[in-house]
Order: sequence, then C-alpha cells, then structure tokens
Amino acid sequence: MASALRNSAKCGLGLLSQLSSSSRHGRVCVSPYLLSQQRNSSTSSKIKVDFDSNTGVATMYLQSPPVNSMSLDFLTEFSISLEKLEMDKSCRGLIITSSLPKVFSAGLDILEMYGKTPESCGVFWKAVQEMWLKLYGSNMVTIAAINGSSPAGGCLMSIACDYRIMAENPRYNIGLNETKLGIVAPFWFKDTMVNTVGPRTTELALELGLLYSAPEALKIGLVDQLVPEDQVLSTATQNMAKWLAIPDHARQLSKSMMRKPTIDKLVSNREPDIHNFVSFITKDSIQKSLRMYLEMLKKRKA
Ligand code: CO8
Repeated sequence: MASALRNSAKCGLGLLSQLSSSSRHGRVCVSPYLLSQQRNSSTSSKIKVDFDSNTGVATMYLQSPPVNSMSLDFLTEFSISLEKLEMDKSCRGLIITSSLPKVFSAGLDILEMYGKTPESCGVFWKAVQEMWLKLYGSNMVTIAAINGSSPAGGCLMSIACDYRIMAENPRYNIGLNETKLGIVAPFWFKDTMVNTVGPRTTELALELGLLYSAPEALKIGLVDQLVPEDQVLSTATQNMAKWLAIPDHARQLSKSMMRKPTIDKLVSNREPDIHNFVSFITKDSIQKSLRMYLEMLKKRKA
C-alpha cells in the first residue's frame, strides 16, 4: 500500500484508482505542462468545472437540462473531467452540485435504456460503471452539494462522495427507487448504499424503491447535513476546509481501507455485470415497464 501511495504521488494519480482499476485502464503519468493546462476552469456542454488554485478545490456543476439525466455523453464528460482533476496534483477536493433549479440529477437517462440495441446498452452500462469507479475511488475529498432531487443514479453519485450536504427543502427527495421502474439496482449500487446506511435500511430502501425527503434522508444517514438551499455550496466549501486539514496520505489510505473491497468486487466482475445488465434491460417485460414509467412521467407533467 505504501508503495502504491508513493507511485500515486509521483504520477499524480488517484491512489484508490491505482489500487483497483488504473493499471487495467493503462493510465500514464502526464507532463507538468499538461497538468498546468488542466488547472484552468473548463466547460464542456454538460459539465462545468471551476478550479480554485488558492484552495485546491474544484467545483463541478452538472448542467444538462432539463434534469441532469445521465446520458452516455453526460457520463463520458463527467468521467473525463474527473480524470483530469485526479491527475492534477494541486487539486485536493471536489464539490459536485447542479446548475439547474430543483434537480441535482434525475439519475440514469432512461432513454439510453429504452428501445436501444444490446450493443448500445452495453456501451452505456460501461460508462455508468466508469463514473462510479472513478468517483467512489477518487483520491480527492469529494462532497455532494445536493441542491435538488436526486433519485436513483443521482443518489448513487451522491453516495459515492465522501460527504453529502442537502438543501433542507422537503420537496426534494433522494434514494434508490429502481424497483418503482420495474428494474433492479445492481450489486454495486446496493453495496454503496449498505456502506452508507447499513444493511437493514438498504433492504427496505431497495425492495420498496424508497425515495426519502431531505429530513428523512438525514434521519437515516443517507445525507450528512441539511442546510437552507442558498447555503448548500458555502457549507460544502466550509466542510471541505475541515476535510483538507487532514493529511492527504492518511485520509486516502483510510478511504481505501473502507472502499477498496467494494471497488474490487466490480473491477473483477465488469464484463459479467455488463452482460447481466444488457440481458435484463433488453427483456420485453422490462422494456414495457420502462415505457410505462416514461408515460407516467409525461402524464404527471401534463
Ligand atoms: N431519464 C430520461 N428523461 C427523464 C428522466 C430520466 N431519468 N427524468 C425525467 N426525465 C424527463 C421527463 O420525462 C421530462 O421529459 P419531457 O420534457 O420530454 O416531458 C423532462 O425530463 C422533465 O421532467 P419532469 O417534468 O418530471 O421534471 P420535474 O422538475 O418536475 O421533476 C424529477 C424532476 C423529480 C427528477 C422527475 O423528473 C423524476 O422523478 N424523474 C425520474 C427519476 C427517476 O426515476 N430516475 C430513475 C432512472 S434509473 C437509474 O438511475 C438507475 C438505473 C439502474 C439500472 C439497473 C438495471 C439493471
């Protein structure tokens, strides 16, 4: 582990990623010239990143209207942005928030799973895996500033962070509601939830597809703190300072100790997990459930 830490410091790569999946991804050290270029704030169409070189903290804004649903493009931009920050040694912390009103993220883009070929479903699922592996295994301190509803994949993104601050608006909800769509959260969604709120609460949450209001989410430990909506980001920044006061190597090794077994489980099962997803999601009965859910969303709107 110590040598992994030394190597990661040398290359500026995530320790956890190194310990788990980076060698499989074939990551390489980048030149200081490239690193200095990556320190600039950057905007792609769905993700905007502001980096404060004084604090070493980046803020990532999810900005894919209308609801920040995680399409293949969204996930790809997210993972590329995260990887760039991970490689920049001067970036020690990441806050993730939404630029949109009322919604942090509506979760996976259902249209990527409905009416698609098995091939595109497979590519999509690999991108979902990649997002989680990178975020859950990040070497940075990661804080979710949840300023709106955060169902399903939005909840997964939030619980993959180290700390969660949510707007204390009872209309906003968060949870793994997959069963309500007639689909099933895979084992690594479940593991991340268990690691956050424990097995019994996870069992109830998954079987019933529960979405928790912000106060309920605080009660079960799904989020760590509730604050008025206009203070979500400033509170995340204050908390970040507290986390960054801890020596990086000690915090990173502790994080690795907690998360590596969960990460390794997916890393060694990526292909079977993709296969399971594709054969499940392309079933006629599951496609029918997704169609009904999409219709329900439209009706609710009308
Ligand atoms: N994917 C695609 N489109 C979506 C999604 C989504 N997840 N969520 C909403 N939309 C669409 C709506 O259909 C609507 O489209 P249109 O304008 O064409 O009618 C538009 O976005 C706006 O939606 P709303 O009017 O509902 O917006 P609101 O601001 O009123 O509400 C919410 C926002 C609360 C986020 C609401 O849209 C909502 O509840 N969305 C559904 C959230 C959800 O259930 N997501 C689950 C996705 S599945 C997932 O993330 C994990 C899957 C794991 C797979 C495992 C299989 C093995």
